[in-house]
Amino acid sequence: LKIGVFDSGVGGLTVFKEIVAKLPDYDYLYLGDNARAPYGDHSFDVIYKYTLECVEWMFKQGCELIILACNTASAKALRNIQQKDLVDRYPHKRVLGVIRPTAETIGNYSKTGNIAVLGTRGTIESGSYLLEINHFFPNLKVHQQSCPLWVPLIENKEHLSEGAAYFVEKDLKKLAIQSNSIDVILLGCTHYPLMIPTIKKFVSPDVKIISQGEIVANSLVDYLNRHPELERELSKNSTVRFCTTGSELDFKNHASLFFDKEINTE
Ligand code: DGN
Repeated sequence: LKIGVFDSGVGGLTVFKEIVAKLPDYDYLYLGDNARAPYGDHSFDVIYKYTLECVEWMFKQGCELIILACNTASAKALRNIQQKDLVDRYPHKRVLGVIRPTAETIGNYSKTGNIAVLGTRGTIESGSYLLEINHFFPNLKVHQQSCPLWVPLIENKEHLSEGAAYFVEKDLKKLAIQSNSIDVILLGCTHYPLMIPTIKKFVSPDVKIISQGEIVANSLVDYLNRHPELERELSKNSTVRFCTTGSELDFKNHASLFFDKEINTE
């Protein structure tokens, strides 16, 4: 049985890369729903429907545990899947998201008690980060900002351009980082780690910019340690299968932005 990693497209490879680096022995299936991406602006119902379809397909391919690497899917579909579908139809399978593990640790990075969370419109408007972070760090002040243009800029390989700098500066200004004493910026979207060089142009070096990949990978290590009965079921031949609902060629071309190795796609 495999570990599945799901994303709306290729961005989840930023998280997947860290998972494979930490846990290289397992067999993995990565699925990108490129045909229907981006997920950022879709409604709750639509994202739930798309995510569930993909998760069910991954179950059929032998995934016992699936990580929703996509923040938008984690924000808008995970709870329904965990509370409805897994209980009723797949009681032995597990689906985990990226928001909770990030929320559990993010407060530890801040000294001022003020952090910023950046994400797609869907993630930010869902309020999931606010809810989860406040659960673990009730005194932390969370300043949210959606950055809807960043994903298309990155996917069009324009993230290091002057055009990108214009929009990044504009979105960061809305957070008033200095006057709000924000000392941590959490990148709550799979794509945003690629924007770090541009973000750094507009924030002081004292502000920590946190990507999720490593946090999620560490949390998976911990999860497998706490669930030895599940861990024993997982096969360990170090294989990776990359699948997309869209064009194989497109996936391959875009994947090189996020993943350093050459990959084969189905
Ligand atoms: N993977 C999405 C996320 O992390 O929110 C970003 C891409 C998208 O579907 N908008």
